[in-house]
Amino acid sequence: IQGVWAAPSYRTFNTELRYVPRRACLYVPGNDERKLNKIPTLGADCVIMDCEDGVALNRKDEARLTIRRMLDELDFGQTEPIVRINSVTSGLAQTDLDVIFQADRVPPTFMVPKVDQMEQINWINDQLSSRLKLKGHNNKVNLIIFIESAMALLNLKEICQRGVRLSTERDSLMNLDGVVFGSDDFLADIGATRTKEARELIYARQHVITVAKAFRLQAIDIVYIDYKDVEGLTEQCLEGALMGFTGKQCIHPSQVNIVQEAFTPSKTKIEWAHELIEAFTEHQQSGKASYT
Ligand code: 1VU
Repeated sequence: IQGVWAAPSYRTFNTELRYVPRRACLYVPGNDERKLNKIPTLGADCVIMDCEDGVALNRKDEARLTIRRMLDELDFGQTEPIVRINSVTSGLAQTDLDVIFQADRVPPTFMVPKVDQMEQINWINDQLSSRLKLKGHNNKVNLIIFIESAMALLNLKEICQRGVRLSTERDSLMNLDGVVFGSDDFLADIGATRTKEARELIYARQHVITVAKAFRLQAIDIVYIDYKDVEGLTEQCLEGALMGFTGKQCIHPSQVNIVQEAFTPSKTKIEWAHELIEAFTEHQQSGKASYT
């Protein structure tokens, strides 16, 4: 059930860490001040203030500086502010971090796209940990990585393994917390064509969920691009939630409520889970392992 996963043993080092629901993850282009200012009114679990694909190359500086200012000025309320930097291999990530870390308020979570080799996790861990220490911070920041190519999918287990191991090391201030499936770049990489039903992505989506959950990480589903198609979005949300995803990427505010509703367990499901736990405890006490 959302929000009540048992804390896995590898997280015991940092007792501050808790489950953060990220049902709707809404992209907001980092250079679009009008859209950024709307964040507090949108009710999203988290927003992704973007330095990457949502920002043209000649607007990257503007995006970095605007996000830095928003981190300090905006009251995000219940919404978690996440910053998506450019990929490790883009040659832009270092400058993104240079500027973002000038903010007084460091975002609790960073997203890094196009992670396809486990060595990239070392780089991210070094960058985040050393910059946090320089600022005198002791608390960890979360890392959420994007899987967007065939090679990334193949390497996902090693990538997560490395991230989770580094997250437990004493001198690390990074906590690997989730995996996002970036389907558009993935489709281009494997030469597939996007369809409304997304059948071409079933294997990859299931693989992402399986590996992410094996490491007790969140798994965040694909974007539904046609944001005016409410019916199609609702169907894909329910499918993703039933498959085991914990949340979904959004590109438009109109998608937020639909996504969050779909990724919230129903009252019936919560009651069922409570009853199951009660029945299990009762039967264990009376020495019965099996019951109906
Ligand atoms: O009426 P207002 O101007 O006051 O407000 C508009 C608009 O500004 C606002 N809005 C948003 N606010 C915050 N975050 C957003 N993402 C956002 N989108 C819109 O809502 C009001 C209504 O907007 P609209 O229906 O008139 O829509 P627009 O034409 O303004 O914008 C549509 C797009 C799709 C351009 C916009 O929603 C957007 O920029 N979305 C994010 C796209 C993105 O970041 N793509 C890259 C990441 S996704 C990826 O990499 C995988 C495919």
